[in-house]
Amino acid sequence: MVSNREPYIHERNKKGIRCKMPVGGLVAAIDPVMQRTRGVWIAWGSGNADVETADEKGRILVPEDDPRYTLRRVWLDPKEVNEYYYGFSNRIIWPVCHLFQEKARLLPEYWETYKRVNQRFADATLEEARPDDHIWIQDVHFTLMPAALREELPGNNIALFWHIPFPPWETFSCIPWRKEILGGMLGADLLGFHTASYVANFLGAVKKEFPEAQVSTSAVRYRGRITRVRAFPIGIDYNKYREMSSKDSLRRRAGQLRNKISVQQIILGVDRLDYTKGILNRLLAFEKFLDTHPRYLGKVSFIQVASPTRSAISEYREMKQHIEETVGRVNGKFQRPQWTPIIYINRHMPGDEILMLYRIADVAMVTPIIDGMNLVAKEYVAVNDNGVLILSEFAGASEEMDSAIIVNPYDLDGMVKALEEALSMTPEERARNMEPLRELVKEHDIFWWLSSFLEEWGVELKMDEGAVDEIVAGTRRAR
Ligand code: GDG
Repeated sequence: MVSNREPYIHERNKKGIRCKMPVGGLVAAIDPVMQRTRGVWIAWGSGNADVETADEKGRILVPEDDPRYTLRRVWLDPKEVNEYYYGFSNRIIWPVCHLFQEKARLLPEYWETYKRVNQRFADATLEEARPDDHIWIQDVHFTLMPAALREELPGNNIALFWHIPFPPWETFSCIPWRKEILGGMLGADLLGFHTASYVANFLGAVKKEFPEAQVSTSAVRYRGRITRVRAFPIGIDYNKYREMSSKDSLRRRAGQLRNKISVQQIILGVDRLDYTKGILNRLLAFEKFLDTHPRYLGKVSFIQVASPTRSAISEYREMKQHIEETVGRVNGKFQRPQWTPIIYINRHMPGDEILMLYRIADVAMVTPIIDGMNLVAKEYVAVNDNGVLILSEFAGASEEMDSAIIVNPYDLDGMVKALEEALSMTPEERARNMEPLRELVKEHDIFWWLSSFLEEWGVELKMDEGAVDEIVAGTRRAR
């Protein structure tokens, strides 16, 4: 496994060294597989106590209390983090793939460092890989690795999963190094995207850049090799979300929180504070809703969690300021001593507090301008049986979750109508609408995703002892 973020991070604070596991479905799903297969996970060692806890090669056995597999940390200096991660990945690939070409900073130094870091990860992988190993690379940070590895490991099975949208060639082609990126990816045997339209966009780009390649609807033959390209919509660990959110203590705390917020209904948004997530348009739609539906004044509050992210990048700081001005303006316009229209939270919240918000929200507004998938939509559905989901048609999730209230995030009037519809639904209507969504999130969970991917890739997991129940169940469902 190769990814930018590591599954175990060592941080030193006043009390000593602590090992943290990052939150998120991907690590939660893949860690048990790595534990059972005793593989190697290669990732950037980003914790401030990572060096001292690893050996001279950057290796450490994890989990520490019951070692199962090797985490191989790759070291990056601050300039490399700035140019490969914040620069190439977050200021070139991220904006271009989310159709924000005007935000792309196409600096050659970003590209040079990105190439160097990809090579360093490839070198670390070559040191670890054996001839029959399967090598799975995660995401946009390592597009050059499949081809770099292929040169040295012609027979190994290599795959890459792309977690964000893949844009049409007309947009992608603004990247001067597009050919190298696509050529790098074509070193893989299998490429995975969230949706069929991202697959089609990728194949379209390959046709344009490599006219000599043979391209079908799900594969490319290029330089005598075949790369399969398929959609695997990612899911969440549904059972875990259900279980954690129905614990007595969490329900009790959620009930207490609900009682303290003295409105009839709550609308919720949970996002990283990213320009792709459509937070501003959503707040403007809420303002318009209050302007045009005065009977809701004092009766409904909007809770927006906007967790800090990539604040080293100026576009993120500017957007934060714009959003905060809007929150201030809208609250200033409508607020009453006993009612706050928009409750705005700009910090990373503990996971259990996010679950409490999912529980108490009558409506979740998941309205990104564009999003690879969007897991918040799935998490809300897993936790809340009686809520209403308003979902952007430009989130990958809308391809599967089409029984939500689907909106165009650019169309404020459409979002106002959706809010009115959602807030006026009866409990029976809400429960009826939620049921098919819940079934889908339950069936197509993270283990289903993992199993579908591994099955297509032709990987039979050699479990060293006792299989993981969820993975087995997921494999059955994938079939
Ligand atoms: C990329 C793609 C694709 C958010 N704030 C807090 C918090 N969160 C959690 C949510 C959710 C996750 O972060 C966000 O996941 P998304 O899928 O919505 O978005 P990205 O981070 O942009 O992820 C995306 C995903 O990769 C997977 O392939 O779906 O399209 O962009 O889990 O709950 N969690 C906590 N506190 C917060 O303040 N604890």
